[in-house]
Amino acid sequence: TINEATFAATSNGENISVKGKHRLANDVERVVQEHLTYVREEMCDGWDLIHEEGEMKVYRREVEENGIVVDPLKIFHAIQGVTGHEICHYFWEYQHRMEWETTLDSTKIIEALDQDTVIFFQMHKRVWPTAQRDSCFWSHIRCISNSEEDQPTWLVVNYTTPHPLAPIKPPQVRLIANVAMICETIINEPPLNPKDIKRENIQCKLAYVAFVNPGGWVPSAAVRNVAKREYPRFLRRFTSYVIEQTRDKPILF
Ligand code: 14H
Repeated sequence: TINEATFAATSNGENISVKGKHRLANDVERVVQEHLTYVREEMCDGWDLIHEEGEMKVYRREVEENGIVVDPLKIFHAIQGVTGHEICHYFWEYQHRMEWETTLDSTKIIEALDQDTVIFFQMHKRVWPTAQRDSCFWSHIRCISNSEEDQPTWLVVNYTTPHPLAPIKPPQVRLIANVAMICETIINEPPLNPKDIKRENIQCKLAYVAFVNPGGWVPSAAVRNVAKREYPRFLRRFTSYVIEQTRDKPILF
């Protein structure tokens, strides 16, 4: 990762680069670490399996805050023929988004904090019997290598943040979200020469975690029904899109 470097002058006039940190770098770090811990936690008390489809399993925990549904959600999936890097790339890259997103009216980048972190402003489709929702969040992509032998873990985190270019304009309501896509690549029967790895030898193990607060009251049953229908739909459509896009391309490890 190349961060924007800031330059400091030494006594003999040379410039040295100091690893630059953007204003939200500490937040990004904290939230990334929280997700890495949280994703490893056992799924036990309170988690209901609400949808199962092939390798996809959707779990939800029913939670309300001041009468507002904020159900945490975890989806596990395994996708044949793609890598974690490819899944995260297509999830993070703004150019591909409107090709697989069906829940948005628009998306735009309002600031780039560094090469791997941008701030999005999105207008969501009105799915409720209530006000339209928008969102403003930083989106960060990262590769974490665990060891020399293992394939790295890739992840994307989307986390709500305020921004002067995105004031909340009533009656518009802002969604509050903390979402992560965390992926591992498995290589089955690895050939001796890594160059011989084919798409049929690879698999991506994916975890998608979402904490979304609708930002205002919505009838509980309506939110839960929409979530139960829309999350599996999103993951089905998004993963098919990545398979389609990468099919004839070299594997991106
Ligand atoms: O994760 C998804 N999309 C990304 C990229 O567009 C943005 C998302 C997000 C959502 C909200 C705020 C900030 C960021 O991470 C795919 C989302 C699929 C959503 C399915 C809709 C389910 C509706 C659930 C109800 C939530 C309560 C309002």
